[in-house]
Amino acid sequence: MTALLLWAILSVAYSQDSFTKSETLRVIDKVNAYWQQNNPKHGRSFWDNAAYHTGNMEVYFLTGNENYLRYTEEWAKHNEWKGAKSNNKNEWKYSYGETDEYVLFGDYQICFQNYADLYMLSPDPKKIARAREVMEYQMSTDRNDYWWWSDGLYMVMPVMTKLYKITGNDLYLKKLHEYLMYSDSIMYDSEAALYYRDARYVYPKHQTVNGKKDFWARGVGWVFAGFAKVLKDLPQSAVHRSAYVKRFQDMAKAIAASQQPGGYWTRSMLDPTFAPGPETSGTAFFTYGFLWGINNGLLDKETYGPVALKGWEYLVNTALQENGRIGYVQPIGDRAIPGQVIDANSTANFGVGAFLLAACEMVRYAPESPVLQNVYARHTFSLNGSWRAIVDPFDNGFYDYRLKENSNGFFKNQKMRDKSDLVEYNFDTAQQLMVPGDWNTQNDKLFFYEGSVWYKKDFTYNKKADTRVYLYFGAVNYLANVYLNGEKVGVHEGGFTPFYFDVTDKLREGDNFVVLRVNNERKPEGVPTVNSDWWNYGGITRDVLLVETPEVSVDDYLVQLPKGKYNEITGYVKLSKPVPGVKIQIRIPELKITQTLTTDEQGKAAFACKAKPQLWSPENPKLYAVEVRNGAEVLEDKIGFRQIETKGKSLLLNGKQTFLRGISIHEEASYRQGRVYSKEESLLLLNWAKELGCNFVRLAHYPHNEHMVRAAEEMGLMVWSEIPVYWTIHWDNPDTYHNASAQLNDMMERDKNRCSVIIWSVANETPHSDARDNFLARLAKQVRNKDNTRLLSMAMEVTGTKNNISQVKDYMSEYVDIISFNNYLGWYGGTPEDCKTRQWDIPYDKPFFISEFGGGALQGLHGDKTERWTEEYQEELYKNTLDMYNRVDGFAGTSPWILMDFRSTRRQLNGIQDFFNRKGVISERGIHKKAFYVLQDFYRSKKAEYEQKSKK
Ligand code: GCB
Repeated sequence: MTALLLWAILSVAYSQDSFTKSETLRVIDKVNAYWQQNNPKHGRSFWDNAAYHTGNMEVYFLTGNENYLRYTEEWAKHNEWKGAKSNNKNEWKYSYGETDEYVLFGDYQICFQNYADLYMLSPDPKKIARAREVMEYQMSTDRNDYWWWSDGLYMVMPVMTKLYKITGNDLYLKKLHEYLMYSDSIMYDSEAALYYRDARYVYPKHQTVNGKKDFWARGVGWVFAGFAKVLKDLPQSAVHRSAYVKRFQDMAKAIAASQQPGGYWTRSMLDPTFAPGPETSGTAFFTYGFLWGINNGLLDKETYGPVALKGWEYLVNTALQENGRIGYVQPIGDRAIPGQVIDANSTANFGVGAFLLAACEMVRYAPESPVLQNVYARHTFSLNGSWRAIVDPFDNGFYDYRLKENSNGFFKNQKMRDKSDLVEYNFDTAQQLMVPGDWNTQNDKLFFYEGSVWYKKDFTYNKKADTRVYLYFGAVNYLANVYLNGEKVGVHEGGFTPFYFDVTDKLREGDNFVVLRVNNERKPEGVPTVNSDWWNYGGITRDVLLVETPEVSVDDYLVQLPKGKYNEITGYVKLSKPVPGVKIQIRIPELKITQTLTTDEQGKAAFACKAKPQLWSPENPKLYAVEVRNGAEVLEDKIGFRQIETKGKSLLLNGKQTFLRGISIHEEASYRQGRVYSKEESLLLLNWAKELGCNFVRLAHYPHNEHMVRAAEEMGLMVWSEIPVYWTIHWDNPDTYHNASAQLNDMMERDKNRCSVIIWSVANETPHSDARDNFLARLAKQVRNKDNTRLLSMAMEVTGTKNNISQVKDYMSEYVDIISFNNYLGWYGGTPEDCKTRQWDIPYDKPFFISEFGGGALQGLHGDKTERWTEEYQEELYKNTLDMYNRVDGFAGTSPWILMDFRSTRRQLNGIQDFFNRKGVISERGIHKKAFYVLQDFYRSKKAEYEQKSKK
């Protein structure tokens, strides 16, 4: 057990940082976007292009990114779903050749793999008509010597298994075997368990200059990867399956033995000096094969995990170039050539395809990022309080005078060593800023500041044995470079989600200092982007904690009602390391539940038990004390149980039809302004929501702090939680996508045990385009894959108005559970009067929700109801808007914009706005405007109406 435990710990430490799923996904997009952007024109259906597309299709299967699918589809159409094009069967050939009569040559058949994949995604016989014609003709001949070179095994074996899967025609498997037996007879060396490129290279007839067997890495790679693909599709019951598994495993052993210390394979595998140095295509195919084998239980993880990881390390650190190009790919050829130069610029389509295949399996292999569920229940030390701060508009502390990252930057926290020493900064005499807190509201000079600020905090720490220590940030806006004791710890992008780093090994006994460079410059490719309607508060805006956990700790857990059930509680626990056999206890004393679980190989354990908890609802926000125990480690939480679902146009909470009496809220403090970070200030806002009669809050436009979400839960407020995918995001930029996806992930991870959260929202008011639809569809799928117990939505917009009928027709409606949209009729267009006659066309059998409406009013400004900025105008707008929607079938709730006036740099009108968005129903000083009472009345009557309904 101890040895096993140690191995598990070591293997994770090795793989955790650079090889996480999310990091690998990022790499995939970088590489693939680079390739597709640089190759907008589609080429012929010959093997080299097709091999790229086999990688691209795998990326599509993994990511669901429709742009990638389209790229292969267009290429297939461009080639008319054909390989070589001759229609005269008498002239069809299978020796080497690139013209149209080489129909039977495998290099012109690999494209059928792609066509078959596309067919399976959306079956249309024309996609595989030619593939079947060619392959079925070939199988009707009495020849079996079609695969005379090793590459051919990758090119065509998987075509046979795919077409078998589609047609159910056994002949495909029979012929596959026959052809393979022929290949074996001419180029398989059973002693070495490797394939020669073709009959010309068999030993001893052919040798390396050093007299060794010459196995060409890419050639062997084609075969190894080809077997992985065949085994993927081959039914368990297939006659020759076990023989192929054996061949795959024998090859794995032989291949692993010739890996170079740098993780790559040389072109001539067994004679590294023959053509020395790294080569990417062979290495990528091998890495793909190893990872696929491990992921599918055909190769032993303990033996081959380290081989695969070393291969992957080479691929990301050496083959992958800064701009996304894949280098060190040997050009088209058929053997190792001494003296042939391959370098960082040597790239090729098939090499990129191989890289992508490996990367996709790496995503499947890589560990999940750690979670640190329920940080406040852990053993923590607060680093909140006063920090030293240096304002650094030129990023002088980060870059040197050549604008290169300075290895001796401010994070070193240097002091003058003697009186002649030159150090041009000094944290000890710098100004102080409170943490948590934005800088804008702490110092007038920083009110509009956007740039870098360096933060430093000294603290003492006593190291403890068998303890991991994490440095945790509730949120830092926007970019944080974190350093501990003068050493880099990590970087985080995104202003509203928690992040943390394992700093166990960087902490010193006694005195320590932590330094952050916090930069809140808006960036076009950021999330949010440069344009928004709120204040870009910079700084360490949420709690900073040192979190101590046991060496192996419970990093994550979930306790909930499974979808649709009321008499069962399910969930899981997960350890911070993949350690099997650990006993974890889950207790819910009030329900008399004690579950003892044992972790599996991945350090996870799931549970399900009978229970009939009282349900959480706004009327009865019942929470149960839940305890997760791992030896001496005890995590206490309070968890509620409820069901949320939709049925036709109704929204049901715990099976009862419900109306969401909501209000939108920015995370902005009343009275003092600035970001909210404490429970007290969260309560102030939420109490106003309660006073309005709300049962629901929309926490706009980014994940709010954890206190806010927990307080809402205790108070019986359902929550809409959202990521800042707002307005004109860079839909085509893969980094932007990954940033959004990471924020979505982190929001969901943090709050997955909060029953108050009933809606995950992935966007707000985004402009229509194919790229946007693709981006948002991917986020939607991410939500679905992770959580089936909550609803998915996004704040959409009206798509058109004709003859006084407004329509909401958005492709995204297909993905959401509840059609939500913002609409400012009476403010940004028309007058409040127009609401009286406006009709609505929302053509979906789903409930609809008005995620925003409203208008600005300066509290205390009175006048006629047609006069802008008066409370009366806003009051009238509220009355008419509420009446209007109340007439429409399927109206399931609203969260008007907004609870309180909030700071916004866009809002400049002197004397009225003064940098406040005035759409609050309460002023920033807490005074209620007239509209507040209109909404309050409306909610009173809605509450009564729904109580009445539930009695019926
Ligand atoms: C919107 C946005 C919100 C703005 C609001 C406004 O539709 O979603 O962030 O603050 O309009 O006041 O214009």
